[in-house]
Amino acid sequence: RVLIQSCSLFFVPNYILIKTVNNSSTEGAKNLSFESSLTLNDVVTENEKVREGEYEPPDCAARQSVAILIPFRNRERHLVYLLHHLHPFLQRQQLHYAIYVIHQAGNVTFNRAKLLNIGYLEALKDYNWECFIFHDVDLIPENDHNLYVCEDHPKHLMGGRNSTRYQLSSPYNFGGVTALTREQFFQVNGFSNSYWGWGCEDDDLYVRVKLQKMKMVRAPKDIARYKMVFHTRDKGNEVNKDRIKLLRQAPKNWRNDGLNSCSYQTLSLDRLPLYVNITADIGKPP
Ligand code: UDH
Repeated sequence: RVLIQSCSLFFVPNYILIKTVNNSSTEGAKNLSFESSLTLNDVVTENEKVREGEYEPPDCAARQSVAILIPFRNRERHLVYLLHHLHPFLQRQQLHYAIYVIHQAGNVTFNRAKLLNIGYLEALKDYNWECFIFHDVDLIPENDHNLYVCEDHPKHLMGGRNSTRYQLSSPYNFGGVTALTREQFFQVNGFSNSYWGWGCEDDDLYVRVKLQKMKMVRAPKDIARYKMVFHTRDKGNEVNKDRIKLLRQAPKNWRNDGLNSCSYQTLSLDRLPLYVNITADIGKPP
């Protein structure tokens, strides 16, 4: 029988503030650049070992299997930059992973949270992923030691970004990039489907996490750093005026509003070289 060796990646689990360790295959802090001449085809050429968005370390057993879910509409350039940085980053971390882009069809108001629920439900049809990373398209991790693995508690991976001088708006911030195990996300009934437009859907997820008596863990501030690709507010993702009202109702609504009530229609599912693209009709605000 062939014994497959575990990958050398290891980490210290279950801390409120997670410690990370040096690892010979990772490189620490990086200076990131965004070249406007970079094309999606260039990134395909750079990543020959990625098949239909999926990769597995060839010579060792991966530490975790991770689905990366990206909510998406009209951000093609950001996606090129993210794929260019994220594929090698995840490979250096010796993960079995796949990237899913969940594309909202049409022009009605954007709903980030519902797209992420759809990503979770659809990705599980492919494979029983252990860990799900909910990932904005414009955030690029700066440090290899920010491990894209799940912990015993939900993990906020984005401890700060350059656009806000690496400061979070609140210690309870749970936005941008977040990791929950398959079970943790199921236990909180996923995201609410009711947040149309910008704001508070990530705070709602945090309320769900707290209601389940889970804690939030975060990597140290000097590691959980991201560079944001600059952008202005998108058309169709205006600030949601009902967001605070919805957030107040989260403790009452979470059981009936989430994965168990996520209705949508998959318009297409394309297994592209670097990611699985799911285009969905997600309905419209009430
Ligand atoms: N997203 C899209 N398309 C959209 C809207 C959002 O793909 O039209 C996705 C994308 O993955 C993005 C995420 O949803 O990273 C979150 O949306 P966002 O980047 O607009 O949210 P953020 O809070 O920025 O990062 C808010 C607007 C910033 C305006 C700054 C003006 N000073």
